[in-house]
Amino acid sequence: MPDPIVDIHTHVYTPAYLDMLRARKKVPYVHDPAAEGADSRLIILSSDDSPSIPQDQRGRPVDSSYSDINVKLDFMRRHGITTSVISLANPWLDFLDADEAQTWTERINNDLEETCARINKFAEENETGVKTLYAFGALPLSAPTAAVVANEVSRLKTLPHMRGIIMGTSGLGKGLDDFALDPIWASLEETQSLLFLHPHYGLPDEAFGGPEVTQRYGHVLPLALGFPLETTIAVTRMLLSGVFDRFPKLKILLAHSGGTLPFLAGRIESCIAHERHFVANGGKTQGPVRSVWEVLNTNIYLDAVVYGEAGLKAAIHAAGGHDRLLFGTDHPFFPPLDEKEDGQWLSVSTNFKAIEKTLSPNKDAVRAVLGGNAVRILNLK
Ligand code: 5CU
Repeated sequence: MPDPIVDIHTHVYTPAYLDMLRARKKVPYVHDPAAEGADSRLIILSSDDSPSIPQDQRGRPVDSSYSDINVKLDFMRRHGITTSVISLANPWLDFLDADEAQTWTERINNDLEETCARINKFAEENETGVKTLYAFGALPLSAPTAAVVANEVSRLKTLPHMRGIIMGTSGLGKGLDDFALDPIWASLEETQSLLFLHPHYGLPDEAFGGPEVTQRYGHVLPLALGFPLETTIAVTRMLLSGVFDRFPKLKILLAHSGGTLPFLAGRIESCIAHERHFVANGGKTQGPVRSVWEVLNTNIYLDAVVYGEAGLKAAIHAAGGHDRLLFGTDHPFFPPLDEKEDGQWLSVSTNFKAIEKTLSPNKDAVRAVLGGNAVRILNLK
């Protein structure tokens, strides 16, 4: 039996979800160009949708890798990945109104569950070289009350291939320090469901010098900087508002190795210790009780999607060791640009190499990050 290689950060837009985006005209949407043979375009980031960009060039080309599970299985085969925990990609169902969000969430979560069941049945019956799938479910965050959202957390626990929940940083619309989210945190804690916290909204264009500057460099500024800072801000707001004090058993997997949280944890902790607003320092606002380090060592898991040794070392150090770090690919994002789809993806081999270089010669540690940790933490077969 080969060592498991588990990809915990790998997305799908289910075919039904893509059709729903095709029917929309504002972000997020899919644009099918009139010209024959031209690629459809996926427009999900607000900076993608500027009127100054011709519609046929907005966003990015969207091919079958975004929705066809057989293409993902082929990608897994080519990279030696034995198991994937698939999740709906951003922006999930955040943009739908309450009724639609509930209907679509149920439909998409059921589709993901059915896909995993079908592929795994085939794997069991055909033994060699066949891949297995699990999933993170989505939540209808625009539903009228957090209690309704929490219901889906409980329902997901009854679906055999679900291993947690994926969620963005907007929460119910006011960010993750919103006390109205408490029923959801309580439900995640009670059911011991892992929350995969993933960015989508980035930073306002102004942070990069305005829309013209953002667009000049394509997706580099929003994805390389906007996404990681969004995650860092979201989880820091959770910490500051005492979410980890009220729900000390919450389990959160942070995308992209926690954004910049591992690197900035000491600075965050120091700013808290020197903040006069906080009760502990004579102020009126209840500050966090548990330290950033304690939360990182007990509540937080980090993916290893950071493409470099410096980021991985910071993640391992902040998480108190390599046991809380899990391999991921971010497929189908970051495909090779040279269209040689059948080879190894640069984005994936960069991550493989960074993990090996950071942890070698400790082969057990490499094996743990590539798969063993995921098997243990997510209870995979
Ligand atoms: O390339 C991108 O925009 C993305 C994205 O939207 N989501 C993600 O997980 N990775 C990259």
